[in-house]
Amino acid sequence: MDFAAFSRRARDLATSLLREEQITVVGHYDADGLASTAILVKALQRSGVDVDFLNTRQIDSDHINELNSLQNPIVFVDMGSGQIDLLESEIKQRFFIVDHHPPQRNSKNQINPFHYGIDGTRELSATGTAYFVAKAMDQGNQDLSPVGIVGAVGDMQDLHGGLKGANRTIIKDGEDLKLIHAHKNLTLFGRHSRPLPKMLEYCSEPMLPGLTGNYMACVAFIEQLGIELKDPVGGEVRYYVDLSLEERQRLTTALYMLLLDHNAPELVTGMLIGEVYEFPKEKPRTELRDAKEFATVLNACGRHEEGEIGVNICMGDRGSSWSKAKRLLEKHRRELREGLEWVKTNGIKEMEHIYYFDASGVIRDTLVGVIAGMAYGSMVAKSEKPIIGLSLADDGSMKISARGNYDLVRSGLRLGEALRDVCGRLGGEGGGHDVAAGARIDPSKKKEFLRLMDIAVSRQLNR
Ligand SMILES: [Mn+2]
Repeated sequence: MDFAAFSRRARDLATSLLREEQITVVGHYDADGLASTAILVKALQRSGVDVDFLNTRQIDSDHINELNSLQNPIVFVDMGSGQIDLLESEIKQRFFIVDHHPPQRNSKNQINPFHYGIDGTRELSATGTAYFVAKAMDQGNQDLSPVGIVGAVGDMQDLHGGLKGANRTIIKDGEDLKLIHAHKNLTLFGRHSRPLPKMLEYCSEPMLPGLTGNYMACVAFIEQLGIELKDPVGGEVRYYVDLSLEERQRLTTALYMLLLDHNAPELVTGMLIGEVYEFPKEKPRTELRDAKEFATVLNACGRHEEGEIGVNICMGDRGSSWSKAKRLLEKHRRELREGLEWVKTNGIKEMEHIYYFDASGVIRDTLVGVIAGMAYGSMVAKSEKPIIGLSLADDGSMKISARGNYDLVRSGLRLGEALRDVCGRLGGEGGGHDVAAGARIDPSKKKEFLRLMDIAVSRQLNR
C-alpha cells in the first residue's frame, strides 16, 4: 500500500475543492454515503465554501438533469468510481469523486483507495476516504474521526476481527482526541440502546440457541445468572452497559457455554467478542454511543428517504435532527416488526434448497433484506437453507434480498456470486457478500429466478 501517494492525492483534491465557491455534494443514501457526505459538507463549510448536498440510491438520468441545472461543481461521494465514463459524458460541470468502490479507471479529480493498494472493501470506506480529504483541508477536522468510523462499520468493514488498514489511522486520531474508545467487548447489538432481554432476543449474529426470538427465555436466562433486570435502587430497566464488570463476564461466559453446548463452531463463538468502537462524548444509553448502532440510525434515515436527518446528526446536530431520527427509528422498528409478523403469518415458501417470501406491495424494498435476516433470528426460517425476500421497488423492478448464515457460508454458500450469475442471466443485476446479497430483476422473471437460484444454491452447498 502506498499511503504517502494516497495522502498526496487527498491533499491535491482538498486544494481543488477549497478553490470552489459553491459545491453540491452528492452521496449514496446508506450509512457510509450519509457519513461521507457529512464529513465533506462539514469540512467545506468550515473552510467557507457554500455547500449543499443530496443523497440518492443511484445516479439516473433524472438526477443528471437536475444536477446539470444546478450548475454547481459536484463532489460524488460513495459513488461515481464505477460510472466515470457515464458521468464524464453526461455531467456538464466540473465534478470530483471521493469513492471506495472498485473504480472503472483512474482519473483526475478522483480519489479512490484502490489506486494506492488500499482495499476499499475492507481497509477504507468512502467515509474514511472523505475523512482524509477533510484532514488534508484542515487538521482540525480530526474531530470528525468518529463519523469516519461509523461509515466504515456501516459498510461492515469490521466483520473480520475489527477494523484494519487505513481505518486504524482514523481510530488513532480519534483516540488521541479521546473521541473514540476502541476495545474488546461483547459484540451483540444493542449494548447501549436495548434492555438486556431485548438485546438477546434480537441477536441473530450469532444465533443464540433457544434465546434468539424468544423473549421469555431471555428473561429467564438472565435471571438464572443472578443478574437483575432492573436497577434495585432506581428501578430503571438495565442495559448491558449498566452491568458491572463481573456481571458482564458472567453473561459473556454463559453465552459462550450456551453456544458450546450446541456445538457451535469456533467461527460462531468467536463472533461473540470483538473490537467495538465507543464514542465517550455521546450521551450514554443512546445509539450514538456505539459505532454500529450509530450506523443503524443512519441506515434507518436512508431507508426512509430522510438522508438529510442522518447527515445533520453526523455533522453534530443533537437537537431537532436527533429527535426526528428517534421517531424515525421507532417507525423503522415498527415497520420491521410488522413486516416480520407478515412474513410469519403469510408463511415462508420452501423450495428444495432455499426459502423465499414475496412481500411485493407489503414490505418496502429497502426493508426486505433486514426482515429476511430477522426471519432467521426469530426462527421463522430454519437455518439450514438461505432465505430470499422479494419486493417491488418504486421503479417497478423486483428487488431481491438474500440472507444466509455463517454455517452455510462454511459449507460453501456464496450468495453474492449466486445472485450475480443467476440475475445476470435473466437480464438483471446482483451481487454482494457471501452471507448477504441483493439483486434486481424484471418481475416477470420471478419464477425462473427462483428455479435457477434453487439450483445455484444446491451446487454451492453440494446438496
Ligand atoms: Mn460505501
